[in-house]
Amino acid sequence: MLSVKVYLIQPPIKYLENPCSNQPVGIIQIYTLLKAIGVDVTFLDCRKDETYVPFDGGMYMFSASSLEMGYVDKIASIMKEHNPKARTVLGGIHVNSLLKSRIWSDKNIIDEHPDIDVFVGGYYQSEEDVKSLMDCVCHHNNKRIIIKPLTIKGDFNIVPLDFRCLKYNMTTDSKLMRNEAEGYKAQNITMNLGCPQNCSFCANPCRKIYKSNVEKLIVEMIRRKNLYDVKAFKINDDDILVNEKWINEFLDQAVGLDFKYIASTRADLSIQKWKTDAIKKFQAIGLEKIGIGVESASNEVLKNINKKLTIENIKESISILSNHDIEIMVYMIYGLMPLNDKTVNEFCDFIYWCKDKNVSILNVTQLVPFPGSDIYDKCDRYCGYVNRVRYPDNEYTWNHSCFVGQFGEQYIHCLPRDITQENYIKLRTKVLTSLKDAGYLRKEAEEDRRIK
Ligand code: B12
Ligand code: SF4
Repeated sequence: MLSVKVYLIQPPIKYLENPCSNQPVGIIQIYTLLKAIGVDVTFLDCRKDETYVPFDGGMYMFSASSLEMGYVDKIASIMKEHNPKARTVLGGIHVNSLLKSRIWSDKNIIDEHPDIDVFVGGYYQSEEDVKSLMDCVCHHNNKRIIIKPLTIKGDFNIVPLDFRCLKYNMTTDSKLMRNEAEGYKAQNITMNLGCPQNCSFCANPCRKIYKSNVEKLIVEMIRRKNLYDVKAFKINDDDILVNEKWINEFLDQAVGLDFKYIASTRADLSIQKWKTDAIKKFQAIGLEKIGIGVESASNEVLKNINKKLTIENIKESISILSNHDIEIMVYMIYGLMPLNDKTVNEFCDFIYWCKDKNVSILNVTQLVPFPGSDIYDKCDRYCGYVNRVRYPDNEYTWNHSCFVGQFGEQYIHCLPRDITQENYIKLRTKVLTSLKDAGYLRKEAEEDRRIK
């Protein structure tokens, strides 16, 4: 098809503790499809140490989230310097998010990343999709262009992934799974795409739900089991319980498959009663662990971020899960407005409440406004964190990203205008102390002397 050598590149994600345990499903999907149409493509996973990007490529294709863009720009610039004829192509969540953001024009996007020739929005799920994409990329050989999103027609297609590429990072010592001693071979899988909610911090570019065909999905899961002994799936869906009909169909057909699962859902079990029944069925077929995006314990903040749930709903949902003896992971965000003594006290009380309910992981990240989110578009309400011209800078990303235990970082992501820096740090220390007291702060963070 295409006569040039293509390198498909997953950039480094230095700040993640164990990045290789999470397979980047989207880029592996693209790799599989490019191979299937006969492109000479090599997948380079730069999250692994000692991965080099050769200079002999005719095309360098990147997949990146916004936090990885600093690396992509750097690699692309080096490639352009040493191999000026090579085309550089960028796809993935960063482009999808930028195209959704109201404050970016096409010209901005092109100016922002000077060494990227082609920006590709949208989702690629079939050989036809990537064929027409490659035709388009090659057709505009000398121009810098944006290829606008391809909308998904019909089902979300579960591409039978190429395991030459997936196998090496299939996790066997997984922290994903409760029973580490058993060493499940676990894989990431995306069953449905999109979420109809509109939380203001969320950069999910897909507000429509695209559902997979359950029968095809099960066939693919069994294929992975037979070929590669996959025993467990970490389901990537934003909310696995997003559609009642779909999940019930899946739960009925997955009986007897003997997999373990980890998934995420919204904390609305108390309002959507059918979800409680679905959870019970899910547990019966192997659900071990469920993640819940709580974000804040203050009703004022929850309203502000358009969560459409109260802390009372959230607590009831967690209690339901706790009564069913399902391992619960809670995800929260520090820095959402209003940030004051009252909202932080509520945050801290909730941390101890979670401990009582046996929540196993309480993960706090500091607010990072991502393009595509309402907060990003309105970020003038915050301090100058979001530098719209150069977002995000490589060093900045490295230094300022904080996850779970890394929450102990000294840096400030995004200072709301209604609070001084001194107060922000004081309140954050309070949250950190509660996390530490409750046993939720990871050891690495404490040892790193990141906690004052
Ligand atoms: C699973 C997931 C993870 C997993 C795995 C990540 C991974 N690298 O695959 C883990 C848990 C590791 C993770 C971590 C994080 N994530 Co995450 N994650 C997701 C989630 C829920 C699903 C991703 C997915 O599997 N999509 C399905 C696949 C098939 O689609 P895709 O990856 O977009 O790929 C398709 C297209 O984009 C395109 N494409 C992709 N690459 C390329 C390349 C080329 C060349 C082309 C042409 C096309 C193309 O084709 C693909 C196939 O159709 C998304 C939400 C979402 N619905 O997208 C958030 C999301 C991507 N994550 C997000 C964030 C913020 C994070 C974290 C920073 C969270 C944190 N605070 O720690 C970290 C960063 C880690 C990182 N840099 O990857 C944001 C990203 C925002 C942004 N603008 O960057 C999202 C959108 C969540 C949100 N709602 O805001 N995440
Ligand atoms: S944060 Fe979760 S629930 Fe809210 S819009 Fe994003 S994916 Fe949906």
